[in-house]
Amino acid sequence: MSKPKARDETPSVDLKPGLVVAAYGRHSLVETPDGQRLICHPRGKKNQAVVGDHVLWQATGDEGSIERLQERRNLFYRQDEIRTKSFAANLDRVLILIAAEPEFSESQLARALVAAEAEKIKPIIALNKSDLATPFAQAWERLAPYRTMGYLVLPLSLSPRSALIQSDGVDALCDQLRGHTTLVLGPSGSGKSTLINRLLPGAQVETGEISQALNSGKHTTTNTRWYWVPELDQGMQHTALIDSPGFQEFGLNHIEPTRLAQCMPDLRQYLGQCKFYNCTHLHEPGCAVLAQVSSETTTGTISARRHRIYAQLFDELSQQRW
Ligand SMILES: Nc1nc2c(ncn2[C@@H]2O[C@H](COP(=O)(O)OP(=O)(O)OP(=O)(O)O)[C@@H](O)[C@H]2O)c(=O)[nH]1
Ligand SMILES: [Mg+2]
Ligand SMILES: [Zn+2]
Repeated sequence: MSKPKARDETPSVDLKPGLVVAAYGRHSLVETPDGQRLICHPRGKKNQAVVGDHVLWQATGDEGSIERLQERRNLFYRQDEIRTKSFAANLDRVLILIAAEPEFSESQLARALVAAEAEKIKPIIALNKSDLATPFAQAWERLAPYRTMGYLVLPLSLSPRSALIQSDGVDALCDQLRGHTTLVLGPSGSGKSTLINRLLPGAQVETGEISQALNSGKHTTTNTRWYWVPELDQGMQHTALIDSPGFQEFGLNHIEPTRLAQCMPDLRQYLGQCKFYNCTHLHEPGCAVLAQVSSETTTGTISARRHRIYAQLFDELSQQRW
């Protein structure tokens, strides 16, 4: 005797594919394969779709309802004690955009890098505002360990004033973005929206600059949003940039403390060489990681600051589990 067919197995005739190009609390903006955009509401109460999600939706009048989320290749998110904040899904790259001003937090940079490594998404670091020579030089110096551990660190000047300068770094950055989907991430004021406007003048994303001119308070990005950049397309490969709101705190509660060192390339290269297989690389004798940490008297391949960030994170991620 054949089992009766479950209700949700009946083929749905009217489901259409779409891409989430903006996500709000209660609804999403979905783009159809022919480029139309419409507001879609989630089936359940909670809107679980994030920018970059592929969905199946059904028309309900002028709007739509999201019936299904397709499987994700990856999901980039941060999590603290209170909540999980998803940025975007199905990414090829995360561009961490920091600037000479405001001064960036190395701890937040390290956290964003760990989050990208944990999802196996290639991170690129760009340091913006190279026109501000003195703070730029200092910031560039602070990034030395990140270059040494193999990350691509690009100097950049995105302000319209430097558009005429040939060495603004935009071309080198474009080479990295071409044909990929990239989430642009970074603290408020680093120039994320300015980058979108620079590559896509028609986008006219509000930036800090506009608000100063209008004297109408700070124009900060409040929603993650997808932008196609056809100018950078490579053959059949489409280029997309995702603008996101600046963040202050990048929580990594979703990462096991014992996984942390694997997500930090400068530490990762020594894993498996410690005396104890379950070494935490904090105090153990015979630790291959500790042996490489620079001190006042010795120069190692791991900067003292990086190890301090590791220790702080390890502590933070261990505490909230008990
Ligand atoms: N001097 C200088 N200023 C820049 C440069 N790039 C961007 N800015 C300015 O930095 C300010 C902030 O830029 P935004 O693009 O709004 O920064 P954002 O990262 O989008 O900020 P949030 O949306 O708040 O996260 C604006 O006033 C820009 O004009 C640059 O290369 N040099
Ligand atoms: Mg912005
Ligand atoms: Zn160790």
